[in-house]
Amino acid sequence: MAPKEENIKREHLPPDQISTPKLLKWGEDHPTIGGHVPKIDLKKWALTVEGEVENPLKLDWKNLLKQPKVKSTSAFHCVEGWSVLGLKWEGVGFQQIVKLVRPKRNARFVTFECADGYKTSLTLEELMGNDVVLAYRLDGKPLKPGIGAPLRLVVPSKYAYKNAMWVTTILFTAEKQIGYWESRGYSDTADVWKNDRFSK
Ligand SMILES: Nc1nc2c(c(=O)[nH]1)N[C@H]1C(S)=C(S)[C@@H](COP(=O)(O)O)O[C@H]1N2
Ligand SMILES: [Mo]
Repeated sequence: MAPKEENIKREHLPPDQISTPKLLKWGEDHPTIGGHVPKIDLKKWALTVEGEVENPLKLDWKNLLKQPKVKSTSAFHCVEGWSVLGLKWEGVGFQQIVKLVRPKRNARFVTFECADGYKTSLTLEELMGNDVVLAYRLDGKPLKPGIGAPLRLVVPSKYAYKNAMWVTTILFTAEKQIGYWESRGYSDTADVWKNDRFSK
Protein backbone atom coordinates (compact mmCIF):
# COMPACT_ATOMS: atom_id res chain seq x y z
CA MET A 1 0.00 0.00 0.00
CA ALA A 2 1.58 3.28 -1.06
CA PRO A 3 1.67 5.99 1.59
CA LYS A 4 0.23 9.39 0.64
CA GLU A 5 2.29 11.49 -1.70
CA GLU A 6 2.96 14.48 0.54
CA ASN A 7 6.16 15.97 -0.55
CA ILE A 8 7.28 15.26 -4.06
CA LYS A 9 10.99 15.40 -4.62
CA ARG A 10 12.27 13.89 -7.79
CA GLU A 11 15.97 14.57 -7.55
CA HIS A 12 18.12 11.63 -6.46
CA LEU A 13 15.25 9.31 -7.20
CA PRO A 14 15.35 6.32 -9.54
CA PRO A 15 12.98 6.41 -12.54
CA ASP A 16 9.24 6.52 -11.82
CA GLN A 17 9.61 6.78 -8.04
CA ILE A 18 8.20 9.52 -5.79
CA SER A 19 9.55 10.43 -2.39
CA THR A 20 7.40 10.02 0.68
CA PRO A 21 8.25 11.54 4.05
CA LYS A 22 9.07 9.42 7.06
CA LEU A 23 6.04 10.61 8.99
CA LEU A 24 4.11 7.81 7.37
CA LYS A 25 3.40 4.90 9.62
CA TRP A 26 5.97 3.04 7.67
CA GLY A 27 5.86 -0.67 8.23
CA GLU A 28 2.79 -0.53 10.41
CA ASP A 29 0.15 -0.88 7.76
CA HIS A 30 2.26 -2.54 5.14
CA PRO A 31 0.89 -5.78 3.77
CA THR A 32 3.40 -8.59 4.01
CA ILE A 33 2.90 -12.16 2.92
CA GLY A 34 1.98 -13.30 6.43
CA GLY A 35 -0.36 -10.37 6.98
CA HIS A 36 1.11 -9.75 10.41
CA VAL A 37 4.41 -9.21 12.17
CA PRO A 38 5.89 -12.56 13.28
CA LYS A 39 6.45 -12.95 17.02
CA ILE A 40 10.15 -13.45 17.67
CA ASP A 41 11.71 -14.26 21.04
CA LEU A 42 15.24 -12.80 21.03
CA LYS A 43 16.36 -15.31 23.64
CA LYS A 44 15.66 -18.14 21.23
CA TRP A 45 16.49 -16.26 18.06
CA ALA A 46 19.63 -17.04 16.03
CA LEU A 47 20.84 -16.24 12.57
CA THR A 48 21.84 -19.39 10.68
CA VAL A 49 24.33 -19.06 7.82
CA GLU A 50 24.81 -22.25 5.85
CA GLY A 51 25.00 -23.96 2.46
CA GLU A 52 28.03 -23.76 0.18
CA VAL A 53 30.39 -22.28 2.77
CA GLU A 54 33.58 -23.48 4.47
CA ASN A 55 32.45 -22.39 7.92
CA PRO A 56 28.69 -22.56 8.52
CA LEU A 57 27.60 -20.71 11.63
CA LYS A 58 24.84 -19.76 13.97
CA LEU A 59 24.94 -16.33 15.59
CA ASP A 60 22.66 -15.72 18.52
CA TRP A 61 21.58 -12.18 19.33
CA LYS A 62 24.51 -11.50 21.70
CA ASN A 63 27.07 -12.72 19.22
CA LEU A 64 25.48 -10.85 16.38
CA LEU A 65 25.84 -7.61 18.35
CA LYS A 66 29.53 -8.39 18.91
CA GLN A 67 30.21 -8.23 15.18
CA PRO A 68 31.73 -4.99 13.87
CA LYS A 69 28.94 -2.45 13.41
CA VAL A 70 28.57 -0.58 10.15
CA LYS A 71 26.46 2.49 9.38
CA SER A 72 24.99 3.21 6.00
CA THR A 73 22.61 5.94 4.89
CA SER A 74 20.49 4.99 1.94
CA ALA A 75 17.11 5.32 0.28
CA PHE A 76 14.45 2.66 0.22
CA HIS A 77 12.45 2.07 -2.96
CA CYS A 78 9.21 0.12 -3.14
CA VAL A 79 8.33 -1.38 -6.50
CA GLU A 80 4.87 0.22 -6.17
CA GLY A 81 6.54 3.59 -6.78
CA TRP A 82 7.30 5.19 -3.42
CA SER A 83 10.70 5.83 -1.88
CA VAL A 84 11.92 6.94 1.53
CA LEU A 85 15.16 8.92 1.40
CA GLY A 86 17.95 9.25 3.97
CA LEU A 87 17.46 6.19 6.14
CA LYS A 88 20.32 5.67 8.58
CA TRP A 89 20.79 1.93 8.96
CA GLU A 90 23.16 0.28 11.44
CA GLY A 91 24.02 -3.38 11.63
CA VAL A 92 26.40 -6.02 10.36
CA GLY A 93 27.81 -5.54 6.89
CA PHE A 94 27.15 -8.43 4.54
CA GLN A 95 30.89 -8.43 3.81
CA GLN A 96 31.48 -9.39 7.45
CA ILE A 97 29.21 -12.44 7.12
CA VAL A 98 31.16 -13.47 4.01
CA LYS A 99 34.42 -13.08 5.89
CA LEU A 100 33.16 -15.32 8.68
CA VAL A 101 31.67 -18.14 6.60
CA ARG A 102 34.03 -18.15 3.60
CA PRO A 103 31.79 -19.08 0.64
CA LYS A 104 33.02 -21.95 -1.54
CA ARG A 105 33.91 -21.25 -5.16
CA ASN A 106 30.55 -22.49 -6.43
CA ALA A 107 28.50 -20.31 -4.05
CA ARG A 108 27.25 -17.77 -6.58
CA PHE A 109 23.82 -17.15 -5.04
CA VAL A 110 22.40 -16.32 -1.63
CA THR A 111 18.85 -16.93 -0.39
CA PHE A 112 17.40 -15.12 2.62
CA GLU A 113 14.77 -17.03 4.58
CA CYS A 114 12.51 -15.19 7.00
CA ALA A 115 10.45 -15.90 10.10
CA ASP A 116 7.18 -15.35 8.18
CA GLY A 117 8.07 -17.84 5.44
CA TYR A 118 9.13 -15.13 2.99
CA LYS A 119 12.18 -15.71 0.86
CA THR A 120 14.22 -13.75 -1.63
CA SER A 121 17.60 -14.23 -3.30
CA LEU A 122 20.44 -12.27 -4.84
CA THR A 123 23.76 -13.06 -6.40
CA LEU A 124 26.73 -13.02 -4.06
CA GLU A 125 28.21 -10.29 -6.23
CA GLU A 126 25.16 -8.04 -5.74
CA LEU A 127 25.56 -8.39 -1.99
CA MET A 128 29.20 -7.34 -1.78
CA GLY A 129 28.56 -3.57 -1.83
CA ASN A 130 29.56 -1.47 1.19
CA ASP A 131 25.94 -0.35 1.55
CA VAL A 132 24.55 -3.89 1.98
CA VAL A 133 23.70 -4.29 5.64
CA LEU A 134 21.93 -6.74 7.91
CA ALA A 135 20.34 -3.99 9.91
CA TYR A 136 19.15 -3.96 13.51
CA ARG A 137 18.95 -0.20 14.04
CA LEU A 138 17.30 2.57 12.04
CA ASP A 139 17.72 6.33 12.56
CA GLY A 140 19.48 5.85 15.90
CA LYS A 141 16.87 3.53 17.39
CA PRO A 142 16.40 -0.22 17.54
CA LEU A 143 14.59 -1.47 14.46
CA LYS A 144 10.85 -1.84 15.03
CA PRO A 145 9.20 -5.23 14.57
CA GLY A 146 7.05 -3.81 11.76
CA ILE A 147 10.18 -2.78 9.86
CA GLY A 148 11.82 -6.18 10.20
CA ALA A 149 13.31 -6.54 13.70
CA PRO A 150 15.40 -8.15 14.90
CA LEU A 151 17.28 -8.28 11.60
CA ARG A 152 16.51 -7.10 8.08
CA LEU A 153 18.48 -7.06 4.88
CA VAL A 154 19.14 -3.67 3.29
CA VAL A 155 20.19 -3.63 -0.39
CA PRO A 156 19.61 -0.03 -1.50
CA SER A 157 20.02 -0.63 -5.24
CA LYS A 158 17.22 -3.20 -5.28
CA TYR A 159 13.46 -2.78 -4.88
CA ALA A 160 12.10 -3.38 -1.40
CA TYR A 161 11.03 -6.97 -2.04
CA LYS A 162 14.74 -7.91 -2.06
CA ASN A 163 15.09 -6.25 1.38
CA ALA A 164 14.03 -9.23 3.48
CA MET A 165 12.60 -8.53 6.92
CA TRP A 166 12.83 -10.89 9.93
CA VAL A 167 15.79 -12.79 8.42
CA THR A 168 16.57 -16.07 10.14
CA THR A 169 18.64 -18.01 7.60
CA ILE A 170 21.16 -17.03 4.96
CA LEU A 171 21.76 -19.86 2.52
CA PHE A 172 24.63 -19.84 0.03
CA THR A 173 23.87 -21.93 -3.08
CA ALA A 174 25.33 -22.93 -6.43
CA GLU A 175 21.95 -22.56 -8.19
CA LYS A 176 19.58 -19.64 -7.86
CA GLN A 177 16.53 -20.21 -5.66
CA ILE A 178 13.77 -17.95 -6.94
CA GLY A 179 12.14 -15.76 -4.29
CA TYR A 180 8.49 -15.29 -3.35
CA TRP A 181 7.66 -12.19 -5.43
CA GLU A 182 10.22 -13.07 -8.10
CA SER A 183 8.24 -16.24 -8.84
CA ARG A 184 5.04 -14.16 -9.04
CA GLY A 185 5.92 -11.80 -11.87
CA TYR A 186 8.40 -9.40 -10.28
CA SER A 187 11.88 -8.90 -11.68
CA ASP A 188 14.65 -11.07 -10.29
CA THR A 189 17.25 -8.40 -11.02
CA ALA A 190 15.06 -5.69 -9.40
CA ASP A 191 17.55 -2.90 -10.20
CA VAL A 192 15.93 0.39 -9.14
CA TRP A 193 18.10 2.49 -11.49
CA LYS A 194 17.17 0.36 -14.50
CA ASN A 195 13.46 0.33 -13.64
CA ASP A 196 13.54 -3.49 -13.52
CA ARG A 197 10.12 -4.05 -11.96
CA PHE A 198 8.59 -7.04 -13.71
CA SER A 199 9.98 -10.28 -15.05
CA LYS A 200 10.48 -10.24 -18.78
N1 LIG B 1 10.05 -11.33 5.60
C1 LIG B 1 9.49 -10.51 4.70
N2 LIG B 1 10.24 -9.57 4.16
C2 LIG B 1 9.71 -8.74 3.25
C3 LIG B 1 8.36 -8.88 2.84
C4 LIG B 1 7.58 -9.90 3.44
O1 LIG B 1 6.39 -10.09 3.15
N3 LIG B 1 8.18 -10.69 4.39
N4 LIG B 1 7.84 -8.02 1.90
C5 LIG B 1 8.81 -7.34 1.04
C6 LIG B 1 8.17 -6.25 0.33
S1 LIG B 1 7.19 -6.67 -0.97
C7 LIG B 1 8.35 -4.95 0.70
S2 LIG B 1 7.69 -3.66 -0.20
C8 LIG B 1 9.16 -4.58 1.88
C9 LIG B 1 8.36 -3.73 2.82
O2 LIG B 1 9.18 -3.24 3.79
P1 LIG B 1 8.62 -2.18 4.81
O3 LIG B 1 7.44 -2.80 5.52
O4 LIG B 1 9.75 -1.87 5.71
O5 LIG B 1 8.18 -1.01 3.98
O6 LIG B 1 9.59 -5.71 2.60
C10 LIG B 1 10.01 -6.78 1.82
N5 LIG B 1 10.52 -7.79 2.71
MO1 LIG C 1 6.49 -4.60 -1.92
